Amino acid sequence: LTKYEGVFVAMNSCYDEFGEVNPSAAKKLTRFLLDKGVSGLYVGGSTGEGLIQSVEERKRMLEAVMEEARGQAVVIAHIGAANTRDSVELARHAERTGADALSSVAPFYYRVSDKAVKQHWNAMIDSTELPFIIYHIPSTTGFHLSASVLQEMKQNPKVIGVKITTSSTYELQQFKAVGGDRFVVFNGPDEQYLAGRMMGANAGIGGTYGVMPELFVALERQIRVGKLEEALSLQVRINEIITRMLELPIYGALKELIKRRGIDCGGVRAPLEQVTGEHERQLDELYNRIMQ
Ligand code: NAY
Repeated sequence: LTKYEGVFVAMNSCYDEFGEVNPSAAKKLTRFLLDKGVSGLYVGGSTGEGLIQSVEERKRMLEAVMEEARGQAVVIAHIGAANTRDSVELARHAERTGADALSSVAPFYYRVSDKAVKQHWNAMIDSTELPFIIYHIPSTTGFHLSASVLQEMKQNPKVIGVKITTSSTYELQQFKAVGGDRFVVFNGPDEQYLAGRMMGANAGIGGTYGVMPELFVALERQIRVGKLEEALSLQVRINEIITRMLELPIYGALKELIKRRGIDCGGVRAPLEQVTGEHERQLDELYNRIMQ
């Protein structure tokens, strides 16, 4: 098993009752996930609410995770921000804190050129010695990474991989072809973990893994030993769960399910939507399905 293979949890952030980052809950969540046998953690991404936290909060969250995970799992720090300066600061902090790799979305809100996107990423890459993983999520950033931009970025040996959150496994396979054997491709949509792995992804980064790590660790194991029919049944079971989760505000639902699993990470930060009392029955059903 190389360093970037298997199940990487896009970790939720943890808040206290005042909505402040809660380091002790974050450590507890880290411990819970590591004990389930996941390969690594992805901190401060979409599920992790990094994009709606201050730079200081993002640092505090990563520090808490590192305290618990150091030497025990691979930690990827998502440092993407709307401005390059914040990302560079977060990159340097991640290196000091001991993260294994950096990752970033394309700049968002302002639609900038390919050239500006490359400059944005290169500023982060040049600011540390850490490896870098591009986070391709065009549905939220509005930036569609082309094979040629990927090709150019990959010329830098620090660019070791790409995380691809689109529903096209064809695109995933094309990126793998651009990257070559040693380039790491992470599957983004949890609904197609198996498909992504079959089409060349080495690993997956996902938010729903965090509430059902056992199922994804088992799925990965079946893929590795070539039990593909069993793997498909498990992916179908997982997808029945995810489909029901997507009927709720997903990030709020993930937080509630984590609570049911014994770790209180608080709610989600506005403008993300909390789940409310009316969702109670659906959450109970989801929890039961996960624990079956
Ligand atoms: C991240 O940074 O949080 C992720 O990589 C998680 C990827 C998730 N996509 C988004 C947009 O949050 O886990 C998926 C997603 O929640 C899941 O597939 C359900 O659709």
